[in-house]
Amino acid sequence: VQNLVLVLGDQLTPTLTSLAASDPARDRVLMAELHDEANYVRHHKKKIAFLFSAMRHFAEELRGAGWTVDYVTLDAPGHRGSFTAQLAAAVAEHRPERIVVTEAGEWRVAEMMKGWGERLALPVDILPDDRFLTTPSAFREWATGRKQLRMEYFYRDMRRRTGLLMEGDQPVGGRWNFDAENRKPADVDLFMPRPRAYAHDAITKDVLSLVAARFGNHFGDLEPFRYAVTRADAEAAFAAFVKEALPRFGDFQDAMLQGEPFLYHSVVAQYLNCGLLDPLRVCRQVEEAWRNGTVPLNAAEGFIRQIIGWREYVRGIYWLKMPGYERSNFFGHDRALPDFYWTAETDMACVRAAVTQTKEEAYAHHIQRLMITGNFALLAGIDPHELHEWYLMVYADAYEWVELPNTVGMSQFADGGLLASKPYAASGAYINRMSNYCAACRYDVKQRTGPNACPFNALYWDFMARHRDRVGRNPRMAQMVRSYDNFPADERARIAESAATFLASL
Ligand code: FAD
Ligand code: DLZ
Ligand code: SF4
Repeated sequence: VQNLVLVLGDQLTPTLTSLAASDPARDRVLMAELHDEANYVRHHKKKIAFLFSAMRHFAEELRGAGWTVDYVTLDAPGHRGSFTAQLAAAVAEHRPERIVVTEAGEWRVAEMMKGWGERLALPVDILPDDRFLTTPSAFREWATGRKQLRMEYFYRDMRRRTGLLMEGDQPVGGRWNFDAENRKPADVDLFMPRPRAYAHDAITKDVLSLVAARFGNHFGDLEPFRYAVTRADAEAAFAAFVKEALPRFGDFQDAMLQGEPFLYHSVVAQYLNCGLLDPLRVCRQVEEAWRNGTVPLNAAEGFIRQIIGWREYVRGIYWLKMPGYERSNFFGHDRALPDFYWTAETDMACVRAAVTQTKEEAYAHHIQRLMITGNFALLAGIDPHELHEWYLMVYADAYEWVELPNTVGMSQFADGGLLASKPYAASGAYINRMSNYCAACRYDVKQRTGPNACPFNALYWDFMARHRDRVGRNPRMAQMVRSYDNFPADERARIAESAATFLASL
């Protein structure tokens, strides 16, 4: 054996650089289900099952293409538990000339890789990951010398570079961004499309029993398990989204409805992030649907922006700021994560809905993550690091490179405004406008203070008061601080008291 090719759990892509640099007739692939990776945070059961089944299917795909694959299951006798120990065992057995690997998605694993050469006394080729549209060093260059980093400008460069939705050097439709049209509340609709559900084959059945036996005490429901676990099924799931939900994706992107966990979202981040779907390819499909007239421009543009804009931008920020970014805490928040993030036992109907579906599906859509669980944590002053670990555990699509900037930067403003221009803090009025949660809530969204008032309200104004020096420089926030100052003194006292009483009850 010349190359021992280690393929990580989020590298399930046949054109991966490590595979392209190797030869199926001569080299060997190693893949492993690892105790350490499943436990460094205690991932949701459904997330582990999804990834293990997708990994096993990918190993089959590689074997079909002529590769020799050593696949170590979590319960295999040769199981060693960590990347480093598993590699050491494989090196001892096969005596390769070198280790070939595509660079890791996250800092923790990238650091591990740096130690392998010395530890295993072998050359280690770490190849770039070309499944992204930009590299960490190109992003660093883009960021250098800018007074402010803003996604919108990065995104325009990406549009020009990919040519997506462009006419020459101009954006189609004359505007870069159609978000102003994308803020409609949704209505209950009997014909709401649902993500396709995939039946369990023998591999998935094995994985489900393994996860039930070994990770029974992790958060979340294992079944029903409906995810696609092969490339073909993930592609079919995406094609169904383009046909059924994408036309309304734009309009209702920010909407939330009780009992509708998916609305018009794609539910494909878990496929993109482990390599079953290719980001540029899905964007080209969306562009084609727009050119064919089956999808409006605000939907196509909105979707493409999430992928070539936000997804690449947050990855750039991650590598720009790691290590250390995970300890960001601009507001100095240190409250423990309330129990209801695990149990969903709270009278706040919006939080209960978001946590319940997170437990059931390992999924919540963006506005639920940002404006319900994220917003609540921000207003309540939850420790951003503890919150980061929660988001990393509970979502099937969560990998640190994408989760951390979204949590610490976008949702908690814990980086002081590096990633986002303003804190995403909102009172109950926003949630009431964008959802139907409040109608069935024990709290009254119209009341600001008192035992029946929506907790988001007093917490929101109390947040403005507590952090006036930190948020006051932002013009929109300064306006809210002024509104607070204009409340009569006794109202300000009631706000402080309501917020304190609620926080004490957590
Ligand atoms: P859709 O709404 O259908 O969007 C399409 C695709 O765009 C997504 O699949 C995703 O690949 C991409 N996308 C959209 N928004 C973002 C964004 N802000 N950052 C990066 N990519 C984006 N996304 C993850 O992939 N993994 C995470 O761990 C993750 N953690 C998050 C934590 C917080 C606190 C917040 C506010 C957002 C987080 N996001 C994360 C971003 C976003 O919420 C999810 O990508 C999205 O909800 C996934 O569902 P979907 O596939 O139905 O997305
Ligand atoms: C998230 C995850 C889990 C749960 N399990 C494994 C695993 O058993 N084997 C593996 O190779 N990767 C796993 N991963 C992904 C890694 O934790 C990590 O996120 C990636 O390697 C990115 O660096
Ligand atoms: Fe959430 Fe407040 Fe509405 Fe209840 S009233 S659902 S707590 S926003």
